[in-house]
Amino acid sequence: MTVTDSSQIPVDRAEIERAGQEHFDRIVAADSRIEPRDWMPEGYRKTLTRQISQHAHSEIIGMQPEANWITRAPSLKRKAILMAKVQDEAGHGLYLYSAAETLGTPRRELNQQLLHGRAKYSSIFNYPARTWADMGAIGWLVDGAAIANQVPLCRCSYGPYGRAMVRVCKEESFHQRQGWEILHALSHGTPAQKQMAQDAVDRLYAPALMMFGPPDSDSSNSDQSMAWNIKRFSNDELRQRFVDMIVPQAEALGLTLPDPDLKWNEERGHYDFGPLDWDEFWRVVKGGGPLNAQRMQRRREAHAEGAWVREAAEAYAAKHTTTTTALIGD
Ligand code: BYC
Repeated sequence: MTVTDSSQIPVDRAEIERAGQEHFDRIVAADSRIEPRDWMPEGYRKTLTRQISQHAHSEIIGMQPEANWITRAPSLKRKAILMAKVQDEAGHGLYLYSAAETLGTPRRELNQQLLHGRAKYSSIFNYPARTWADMGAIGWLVDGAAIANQVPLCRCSYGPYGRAMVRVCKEESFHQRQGWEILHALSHGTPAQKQMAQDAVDRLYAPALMMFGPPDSDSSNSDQSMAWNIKRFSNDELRQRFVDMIVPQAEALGLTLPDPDLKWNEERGHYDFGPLDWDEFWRVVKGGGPLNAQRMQRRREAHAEGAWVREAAEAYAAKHTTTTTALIGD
């Protein structure tokens, strides 16, 4: 038994932890939601902070491959659509940093973890966007994979993350649709345009499948995250769903997927697909992908260039606080 210094009310910390854990377990068992003020195990807080902030970093770094093509979009309409999409990604980053902050770590600190290479972001954004067709393949495959991964996250046990995901998924649907439409136009264009679309799909297919994370046997966080209702399906389950979804879509586009082992398995009721290069995946995750260094350098530059905005916002907030204090008194 300990005694709090100010109130002198006796507090049994072990008792509080026990009651908190019981309440938490009941909420998870009822498939209900944990909210920021609820007691939660430290491991739950930590894994959510890790996943949500990594997700936020992915949205922000993920703006780079597409921002790269805004000035080279083939028409004013394409440019406007691409700009809207890239702005949506910034918005997703903001919702997600806000959701992560409700777990107790300030955004400034989360950002420092990214800038100092202590936090991960999605492997997919370390690959280059070489041609305009990549805007189509990113929308169709990368946003498509994001939707497959994120729709189940709308039911995540942590309220702020699940609610953020609802809006993110609506916007991702538009993103996937615009990617599909770019590829459809190219694949029904000249032979050179069709070839450009096929080449983009050939390069981005396997990296998109790797977005779902390592195979279940190497997924260190999955079991616990599924027990806590953070993740609803394993990495391999979601990868399989995604493959099943895109095979008929590729046929409708008139494009092929670069996997000779891809074929319908009547018995399983799913498409079989060939092995992925997991050595490449881990190399990219650990910083050795084609563009890791460039993406991080650009992020650091953008952070430094934005210093004046943060300073102005802080000065405004300080002034506003002083004015409010003067008006209502201390
Ligand atoms: N890339 O135990 P596991 C977007 C790490 S943005 C890099 O299975 P978990 C978009 C993993 O962090 C889409 N690292 O992990 C934006 C772990 O290491 P740590 C981003 C990866 O968390 C702009 C280790 O490998 N989506 O769509 O249970 C433009 C073992 O993995 C990756 C999200 O972030 C990867 N691909 O499951 C366009 C979704 N995969 O952290 C589009 C939210 C795994 O223990 N996140 N690692 O050191 C998730 O659903 C889960 O975190 C994951 C991984 C499925 C990604």
